Amino acid sequence: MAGEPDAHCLFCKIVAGEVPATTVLETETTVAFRDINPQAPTHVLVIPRAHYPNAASLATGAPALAADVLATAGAVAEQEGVEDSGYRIVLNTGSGAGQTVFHVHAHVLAGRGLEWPPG
Ligand code: IU
Repeated sequence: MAGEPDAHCLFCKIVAGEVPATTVLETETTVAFRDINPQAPTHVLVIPRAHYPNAASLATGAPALAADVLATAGAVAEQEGVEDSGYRIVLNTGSGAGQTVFHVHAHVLAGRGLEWPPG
């Protein structure tokens, strides 16, 4: 059920400390950790502790938590020193758009030229 831990979800296991991750920031409601396959010098994933499969289900089911994810993304950018140079927040939604982990996560990407439109 949305909001409840999913025993098969990798990111729920990271939240529970059962799978290691390089955490850069934690709040009461969110966790931010480095992507294991970085696509930019700064590549951090921000997740809510609660399990929602994608951005829309999070925004619908727990709007304040969706705001927490974005606020943590901003705090990560500040901590990484990329706020002024600019950064990108990406929420891949659906396998056709490249989503591979179905626990919503905001990619925070920075530190290189970021093309537009994205590939
Ligand atoms: P996507 O938007 O669902 O494709 O992003 C999933 C990301 O999770 C992807 O960039 C992976 O490199 C990353 N990741 C990770 O950081 N740690 C893991 O154990 C696994 C995936 I599996």
